[in-house]
Amino acid sequence: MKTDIVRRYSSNPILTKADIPYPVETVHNAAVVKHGSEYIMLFRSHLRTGRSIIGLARSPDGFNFTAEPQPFLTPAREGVFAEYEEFGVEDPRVTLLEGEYLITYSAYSRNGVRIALAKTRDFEHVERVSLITQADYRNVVIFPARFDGLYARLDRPHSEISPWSIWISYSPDLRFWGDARLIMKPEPYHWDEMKIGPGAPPIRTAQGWLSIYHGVFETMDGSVYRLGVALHDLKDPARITGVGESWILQPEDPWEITGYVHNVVFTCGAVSEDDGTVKIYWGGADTVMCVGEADTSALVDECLKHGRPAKP
Ligand code: M1P
Repeated sequence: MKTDIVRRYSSNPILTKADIPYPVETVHNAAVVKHGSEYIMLFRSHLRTGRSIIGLARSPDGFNFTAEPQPFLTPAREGVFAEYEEFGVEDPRVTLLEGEYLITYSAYSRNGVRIALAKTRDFEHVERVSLITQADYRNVVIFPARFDGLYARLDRPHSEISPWSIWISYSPDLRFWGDARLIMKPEPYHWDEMKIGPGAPPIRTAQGWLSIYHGVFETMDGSVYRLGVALHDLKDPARITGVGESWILQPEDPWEITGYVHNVVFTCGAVSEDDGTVKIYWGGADTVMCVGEADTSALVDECLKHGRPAKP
C-alpha cells in the first residue's frame, strides 16, 4: 500500500467560520508565512453578500490559529483599487522578499478579475501597491528571489482557446511585468486535464523551486480540485525539470468533499520548515482551512523520479 505523501493534521479543520469574531460564512484559501516566532495566516472569507474579504489569524505552532478581531483587507473605498475591488478580494498569497511581505490577491469587479499587489512589513500596516494584471487572471505567486535582478511570478490567465495553464513573467519593479511565457500545461486525460493554476509561492530546495499547484478534472458530478507538484530550475525558473505524475492531495475528508463548493482542496500557502518538512495549507470545499505535512524530499522525488514533462 502506498502511504499518503501529505500527512493530514489529526485536528483538521484548523480554522472555520465559528472561530472568526465577525460574521463570515467561510474561511478558506489562505496564505501562511512565518513572521518572527509566529505563523501568520491571511484567509479568505465569504460574506452573506456572496463577496469575499481577507482576515488574519496568528499561531505559535502553525496548527492552532487565533483570528484577529477585525478583517485585514476589505475592498478599497476610494481610488483605482475601489473600482477593481468592488465585488471583493480573494485568495491571497504572501512572499517574503528583501524584508517585505508581498501580498497578491484577486480583485473582483464588474470589469472582471485581476490581481492586486499589496505589501507589509509587520502585518499591522498594509499598503496597496498596484494592480499588476489586466482582466482575466487569477493565482499569481511571486518567487522569493530575483533572477538577474528581476522579480519573477507565476500566474494563470484565462483563455477561450487553450486550457488554462501556468505562465511566467518578470518585472524590474513589481509594477510592470513582461517577457510572459506559457511554461506548464494541463495533461490530457489526467487528473489535472481541465485547468491548472499556481498554488503556494515556490519554495527553494537544493534541487530547484518546488511549486505546489492545483489541477482540476471535470466529472459527471462536477469539477474535482486536487494538488500536485512541479520543480523549476533554480537559476532559470521558466525551465521546469519535472511535474509529478500523480496528485499529492485530493478531497477525502468530509469537509473537503462537502461545503460551499464540493470536492475542493485548494492551496494558497505552504511553509518550509528547518527539519526538512513542509506544512501545506489548503481550503476544504471553499469552506474551512486545513493543514498537512510532507517531506520536502518526497515532493521533489515526485517531480524528478515519477515526473512527466511540463507541456504535453
Ligand atoms: O471553487 C474552487 C476554486 O475555483 C476557482 O479556482 P480556479 O482559479 O482554479 O478557477 C477560484 O474561485 C478559487 O477561489 C476556488 O477555490
